Amino acid sequence: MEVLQLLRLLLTTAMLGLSQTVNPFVAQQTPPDPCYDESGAPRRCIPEFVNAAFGKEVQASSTCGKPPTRHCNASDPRRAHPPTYLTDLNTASNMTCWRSETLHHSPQNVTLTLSLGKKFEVVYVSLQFCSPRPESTAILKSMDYGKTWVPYQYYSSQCRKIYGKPSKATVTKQNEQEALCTDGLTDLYPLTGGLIAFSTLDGRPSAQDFDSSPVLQDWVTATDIRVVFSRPHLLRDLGSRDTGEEEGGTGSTPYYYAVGELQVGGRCKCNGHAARCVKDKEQKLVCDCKHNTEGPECDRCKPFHYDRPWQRASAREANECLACNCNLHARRCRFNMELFKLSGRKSGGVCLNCRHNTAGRHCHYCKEGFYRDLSKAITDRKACKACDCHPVGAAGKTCNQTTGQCPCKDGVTGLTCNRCAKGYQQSRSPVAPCIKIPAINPTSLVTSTEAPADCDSYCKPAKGNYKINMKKYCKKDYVVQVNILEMETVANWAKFTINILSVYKCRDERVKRGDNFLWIHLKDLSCKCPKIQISKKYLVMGVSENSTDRPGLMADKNSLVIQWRDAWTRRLRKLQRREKKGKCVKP
Ligand SMILES: [Ca+2]
Repeated sequence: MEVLQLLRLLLTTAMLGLSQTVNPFVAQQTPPDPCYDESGAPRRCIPEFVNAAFGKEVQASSTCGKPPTRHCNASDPRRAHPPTYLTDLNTASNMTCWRSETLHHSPQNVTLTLSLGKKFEVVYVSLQFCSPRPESTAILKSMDYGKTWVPYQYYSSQCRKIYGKPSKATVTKQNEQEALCTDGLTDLYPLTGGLIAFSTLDGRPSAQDFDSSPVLQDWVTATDIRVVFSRPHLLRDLGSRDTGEEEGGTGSTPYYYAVGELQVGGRCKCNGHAARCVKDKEQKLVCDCKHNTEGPECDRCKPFHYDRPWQRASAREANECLACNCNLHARRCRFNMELFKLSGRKSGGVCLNCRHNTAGRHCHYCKEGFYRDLSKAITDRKACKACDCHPVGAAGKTCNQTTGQCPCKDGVTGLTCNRCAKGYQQSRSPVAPCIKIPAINPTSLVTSTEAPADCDSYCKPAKGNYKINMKKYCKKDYVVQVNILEMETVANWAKFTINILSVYKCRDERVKRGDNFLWIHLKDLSCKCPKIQISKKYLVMGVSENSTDRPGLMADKNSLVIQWRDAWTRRLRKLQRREKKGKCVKP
């Protein structure tokens, strides 16, 4: 029988799996982690193949011995047949068997329910009988710890009548998740030691490509297995054979079910991300998850590992969960499918709550009001420095991300806009904290036009070593010390804004200390008689000329405009005193 051979093979596999755990040499060395290759790269890993039913509790809807009968006594260990005998360790010489009560009415369902405690990937379910095999049996599974059940397989000599299924059906790609019914393995003989074995993937087309078949991955997944014995072979089927049962009721033939072993061959389901299952603090079986996964079945990514969606590992690809790249500035992140698609399905993690004044998807740039200190790595806690833009000098609080340059108001300079630019001076206005210094050089302005050719005959520029005497002093209408502030041209005239610092002589009431104007004809100026520069102090001695067009002082080639020397103060005061004594004689 082909199926039996398959079963024996499966049983052997399961035994091998179990025997590995008791290898005495394994514990003495640190075994390499099967979830990573020699170079440390993640690879698919799966827990060993086991009999998931072994040692687990089975709920039986009917067990003999309560009250005791001649063949079964629940309170006498030598004659008891409890459900624990379904999943105990059998020896070849002594098969321990669970046995139902003796039943008198047919059909009467007897169910065995086994909870695996977590999701397993079931390869087969097998039953070895101590009684004759049932005529109709159903195997069911639950994926939600017994809340809902789906059929796995039916066995019946009358498939359509009992289960409403055809007895000969083939599985196609369209109905791989559908239970079939077979009339095989329902034969009455052997009367004891008969087998029922269901292989979950046998005959299902996608089994060849299990890695890429979510339907079959789902199909083999179970948290609980239930076996329902629906109908016995009635003893009248045996003809006159006597089975030794004498507890028969009246009217119908008594029967019972007895099973020596219930096996569920498979692996703890960990989606390729764990090599073993372990008991957690609450003694619940869980996967020992690797590849940055977590959950009872390693079925989700660990926190902060949301750079791509969770995926089951395949033979080719470990599909480990990847940490978000937040440059050490965030502890949390989330997955964004749009970004993931835009990146060519490479990276979809978005960092949350970037710290250390960083911002962005990967906390990879500095937040507003901060700039990148390029002397530090982006992962450094101090990678971002405050802009510290000057509250008055800067036009805003946000500086350039890479240079740190704050946006300065007109005439303001410096990284934080804390000083006036060249050619500007500080003002008291917060709107324009730096204003232009009136710095036009009049000589360059005037000499930019060619000096007239006849200057030599026209006038004689004053020399620096000029001496002031009483005669010269008396000739002039005014003698003042001035500071030249600004110049503009009006028609053919240069109009200087001046500040009269001291008055040594004046015949004109207009000449007082303070701001005033000094007019000089452009021709005189271009011949450098006089020669005047902005921001310098001069002694100006000239003659009054009343002009309504040009209010203020006037100087020409005959006037004296000489750069000021402090030594003159005393001399001029002396001349001033002598003039007051009437020493000047009018020409
Ligand atoms: Ca047993």
